[in-house]
Parts: sequence; C-alpha cells; structure tokens
Amino acid sequence: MKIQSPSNYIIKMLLIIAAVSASNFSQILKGNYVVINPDDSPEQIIEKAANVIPSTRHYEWQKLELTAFIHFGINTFDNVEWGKHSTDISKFNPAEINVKQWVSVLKDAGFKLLILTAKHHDGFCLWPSKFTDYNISKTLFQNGNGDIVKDLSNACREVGIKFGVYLSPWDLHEKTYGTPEYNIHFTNQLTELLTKYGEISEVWFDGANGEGPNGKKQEYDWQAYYQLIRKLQPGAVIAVMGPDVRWVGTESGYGRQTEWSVLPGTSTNQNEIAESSQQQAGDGAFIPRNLMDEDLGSREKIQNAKSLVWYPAEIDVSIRPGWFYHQNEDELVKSPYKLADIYYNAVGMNGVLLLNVPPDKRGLINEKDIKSLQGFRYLLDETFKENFAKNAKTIVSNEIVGNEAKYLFDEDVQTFWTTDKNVNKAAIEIQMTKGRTFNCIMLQENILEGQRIEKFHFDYLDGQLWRTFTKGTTIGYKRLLRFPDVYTDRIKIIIDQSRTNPTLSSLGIYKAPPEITFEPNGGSFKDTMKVKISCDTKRAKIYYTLDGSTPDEKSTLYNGEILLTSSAKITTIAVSLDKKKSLPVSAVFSKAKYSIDYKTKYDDKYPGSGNLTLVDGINGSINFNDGKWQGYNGNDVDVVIDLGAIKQIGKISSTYLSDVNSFIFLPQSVIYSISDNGKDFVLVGEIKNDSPQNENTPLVKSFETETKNISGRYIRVNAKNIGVCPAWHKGAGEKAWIFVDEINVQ
Ligand code: FUL
Repeated sequence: MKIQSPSNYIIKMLLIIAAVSASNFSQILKGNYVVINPDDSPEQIIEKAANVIPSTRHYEWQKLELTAFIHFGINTFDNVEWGKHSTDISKFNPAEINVKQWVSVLKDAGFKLLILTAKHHDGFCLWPSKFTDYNISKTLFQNGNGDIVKDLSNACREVGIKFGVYLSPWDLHEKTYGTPEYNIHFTNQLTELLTKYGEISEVWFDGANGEGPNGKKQEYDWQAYYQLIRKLQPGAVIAVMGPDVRWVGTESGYGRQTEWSVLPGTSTNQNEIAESSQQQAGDGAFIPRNLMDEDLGSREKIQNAKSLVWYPAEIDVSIRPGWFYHQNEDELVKSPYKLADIYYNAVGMNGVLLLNVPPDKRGLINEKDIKSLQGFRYLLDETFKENFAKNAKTIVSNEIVGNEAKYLFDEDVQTFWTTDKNVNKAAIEIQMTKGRTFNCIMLQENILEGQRIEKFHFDYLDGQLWRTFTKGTTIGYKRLLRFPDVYTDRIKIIIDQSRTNPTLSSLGIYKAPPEITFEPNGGSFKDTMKVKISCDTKRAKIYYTLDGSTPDEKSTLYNGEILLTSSAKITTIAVSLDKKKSLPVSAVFSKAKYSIDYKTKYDDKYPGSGNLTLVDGINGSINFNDGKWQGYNGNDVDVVIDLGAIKQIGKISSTYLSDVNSFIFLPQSVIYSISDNGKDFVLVGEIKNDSPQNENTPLVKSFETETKNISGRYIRVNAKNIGVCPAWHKGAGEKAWIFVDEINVQ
C-alpha cells in the first residue's frame, strides 16, 4: 500500500478519526497525542502508544535528517561564547562575509535546513530590529544597511534549503528583561522574524537562561510565543524549549540506543497537549525534566502516563569545541570520521542532527571546517552509494497484500511492509543477488503508522548455520547499525517484539570505506616507540608517510609495527580489495626532550598524555579538554626536569591555562630553581602572576625567567596554586585547578 502525499495524508487521518476501528481497541485513533484513561489496561496503553504518529510538520522535519546551526554574532568578534550586555558592537564587521558560501558548503555536505542565531544571549540582533538599538544597523557593517537574516534566508531559498531562526529568550541587554514587558518585546521580535523573511521551518528556543542586565529573571510567556508561531508560521517546528522537538539531553552529538519518539505526557487536558502545545508550560517551564535519562519511553515509562505525545529527539553538537568561532580552535575541528560517527549515532538513532558550523571573523566558513565537511560527505556517499539488498528476494513470516516485503528496497520511504493486525513477532529472510561483504545496515519504520518495534536482531547464513551479527531495540524513522565485516548472501531480520503489527519501509545493506586505527593514537615517548596501525577492512592495504605528506599507493606499504626513534607525524591511507579508499588520517608522535620527576601528583582526570606531557614539545590549546593539559586540583605543580648533563641555561618557561569558568586559574607564582646534582637547588626566578583572574575569556600564559646563563642539570618548576576559588567566583571555597603544559629550557 502506498502512503499518500501530505495532503492525502491529512484526509486519511480524518477518515481514520471518523472511523471506528474493528480491533479490540475500538477507541484507538491515530494522532500526535493521546490521552490515557484511568481504566485503560496495560495492553491498551501499549496499543495507544503504537498509534501515536508525527504531525505533518514533525514528519517534514524528521525527513531532513541533517540540519545545521550557524552561531554568528558579536561573540564571534569578542572571541567569547556568552557575551555581555555592555559589548561595543562597532567591532561587528565581517569584511568578507558571503552567506552564499555558508549555504553552498552546507548544502554540498548534505544539510537541508540552516538555523541562524538571529539573537544570542547577549541580545545583539543580526537583523535591523525596530525594537532595540542593539542591532546590526547600528554597526559599521554595510554602512548600517546590513541584514544577515534577510541575506541568509534568501540564499537558502535560492537553492531550496529550509531556514530557521534561533531567538534566545534570555537577553542580557534588553532593559525590560525580567518584567512582563519583556514578553511583549520578545513577541515583537518574533513577529519581525516570522513575517519579514519568508518561510521559517524551525524556531529554536534555548534552554539556557539566567538573569538580565537588571539582575532579574524572566517569567517567559511560552504559550504566547507558541501561539504566535502557530499563527504566523504553522509549518515551523518549535525546538527545544518547545512543544514539537525535544533536546536529546546532551550536546555530544550522540543519541540513545533506545530512542522512542512517543513519550509520556503529564497532562490530560487536551488543550494543553493538543497541536499548539503538547506540553504544559508550568513552573520552570521547559527545564528539561528527565530528558537526560537513558529510558524515556519504554513500556515501564509509559504505563503511568496521563497522555502520550509524539516528541522526537534533535541532537545538537558543534563541529568545534565552542558554538562560536574561535581561531584557537582551528586545530580542534571534528574530523570527518568523528562527524560520520556522530551521524551514525544521531540520525542513525532515530534523531535529527543539528550540527553547528560557525563562520569566522571574515564572515566565511573556515577552510578547516570545509575540509572536514567534505570528508564527512565522502564517507557517507561512499558508504551509501550501493545498497546490496537491491533486487533481493525475500521469505517472510507474514505480510499483507499491498504491504509486501519487496517495498523494503524500493527507495520509497512511503511504501512499507507490514503484517496482519496484532502480530508482534516476525521475520524476513533477505537473499541478495550474490555474496557480499558489508558492515552497515539501515532500517526505517513507517512512522506515519506509529513507532512500534521494541527489539530485533539480525542473523546471517554462514555455511549451514545462522549466526547473529547485530541487534537493537528501537528503530523509528531511521536506525543505522555498524558491525565488523560480514560476508554472506543471506541475512534474516527477526523482530523479537513489537508494540503492535510492525512496519518497515526500508532496509539497506552497505559497506563503509576502510577506517584506520593507530595504537597508540599519538603521544610522547622517551627513547623509542612502536606504533601499530590497523584497519577495519580485512586485507585492505595500508600506506603511510612519516613527514606529514599525504600518502598514496606509491608510499611505503605498512607491513607491521613502525619503530619510531624520533618525533614523527604518521599519515596513512587504506585501500580495500574493492578499491574503496579511506580518508588520510594522521597521528603525531613526539620524542620527549628531557626526563621528568614528579614531586606532586596531577589529577587522573586530566593527565594530558601522561608523564612526558610537560616535555613532549606539544602545546596545549585554549581548550582545557584537548587532552594536552595536565590538571592539578587544589595542589601545586612541582616537577624536576633532568637535562641529562650540565648545560648553560638562559631562559626557562612553563605555560598555564586560565579558564575561570571551568575553575582553572593561573598559578599565583611560579618558582624556578636549578641544581647540578638534583638535591641542592638554587633559586633563579620567582614570577608572580599579574594577569586578572576575573575574566570569562580563557587565556594561555607563559611564565618566563631569564637565568643569566647559569649552568645546571636539574630544573625545578614549582607553580603555586591559589588553593581555592576566590570569594567572587561561583565556586568560592572549592578547590582551584592549575592546568600546565610545556616546560621549555633554552
Ligand atoms: C546553549 C547556549 O547557551 C549555547 O551558547 C548554544 O547556543 C547552545 C546551542 O545552546 O544552551
């Protein structure tokens, strides 16, 4: 049976609602919410859950799969994540801005919708809002005639990409914030965005909110905001402090193994859970209640619900550590393989990915981000270009006329296989046209019928034996499974449990290009180091270089562990027998310049790369979490470096990070002393910190001392911790961290 186009779909819904079902559960109608009656049996509740379906706007949004966030604004120029209300906005001047470049880069990478931070928490508006002076028209940008919301929405429309807006409810600049007038101000701004820029497909309300410039908190009139959006842009989904789209619960890019789109609601009042607001905006409004839990919608979770609502997950994550562009994160852009892993764990776990790609100060998506996005696209295209299940024969335990298993492979998500009513176990054997090696399976339920499958597994025929090679719980709109290579021409999906008759609209069998792993994955060493390189594709050939150049099939062929005696950057590619190529990947190995003895202990949570971190020639970035810093919690850094022989020493330095927001402070002083024998030390310098410690902006600072060419073999570096966070700090009295990296001796 074919599912009709969206308008037919609505007619079909009306017919279903008008009809009385012939099943035991005569009251069960399809819709995007359902009320649970006190006398509903557990079975009736499950049947109701299995018939909750997405609204048209939900479904259109879910099909996008890949959506992008664009964080851009005054923060880009201030180099901060959260700006302040008093920022000087004349700095805003992206001299080379080209929003068409943003759109083409993201479109080429497969993204279908772009959401712009029209206003972030600092209150600066990227459009000429009539309701505040704190906007783009009051800057030098395009002589005050700029409107990035307009330019970007037009650029999206031109190439057929959808457009959405992020409007931060929290506003650190607006004077009315914290009073009822702010709700009027906010709806005025919302009206501008929703009426002047054509179709808006998503409105994103952030959960982060705090005090305004006057120290007051705001009581948001969520219902008024939602009603306005429904009136002005009925096709837009409202995320994540909103009724349509749920925050997945982390900003890591990884969804849940078991991801239900049907969740328990707390209200039985149909007005509250109906179209305009599936959730109740009560105290603390949408502070995610249990959105971080592992299980949100299992049988156990829905048994005591008052209602059930379609509330699917969106997975937001940034391509860089920060949401806004910071030059010092250029080396921390997520790799193509990391982005692909995120894709498998977001889109492939029944979610929509919202990947943030922040333009830089020029007003362009940076070359580093472009390279990663291109690699990401290559990996997905190479993987999904051939579905080995195409033209497969099937043997089914059960199917109904019009919904046969052949529809699994027709690349039409609206046709599907299903069984007779009330069947909750089934199996389909798939006979491919020939034997294939594969490592990825894609499954889709027809969610227009409801999300139903609770447990499944896959077997493959190995000679005469069926062996299980992968399994899962929920499927939903899309489920991607990865596993070590399997070779066969026959697999079988066994649906172990379904809430009611299962549906499947697609099944794909794929082979991803080879992926290389280093062991260890970079790091430092004292004398020599052995590096093992492996590949997930059997019999793939691995080629490498040691000088940072990109290898090809003429480079050195890997045939066993590489023994390093000096620092090296190993770059590899793998080529499989069927000529699929990996992307080049590198790891940096650094030979330590000196040996080091620890008098105090670093914290196990932040060991850097271990005991050679401070002398390995690799510097920590502005990001405390880059794996290069060594962290000391509440205690001093006290280490002795052995130069190996007595030497003339002209200068000694050591480097520290200040990231006050993360409880990391510069040392109050760093004391350097020198010794010939490792016992009797002579003080050569004490450098006191003179940098302010109350800034939100992270800072890397080197503490240096000139030693007037004193000679010595051992150098002691003692960085004094301030001990506890100072009284003005949010963590006053708690242990302060020191983050230290490279010690240099000249
Ligand atoms: C958070 C915000 O505070 C971040 O700055 C960013 O906008 C992210 C998407 O949401 O809550």
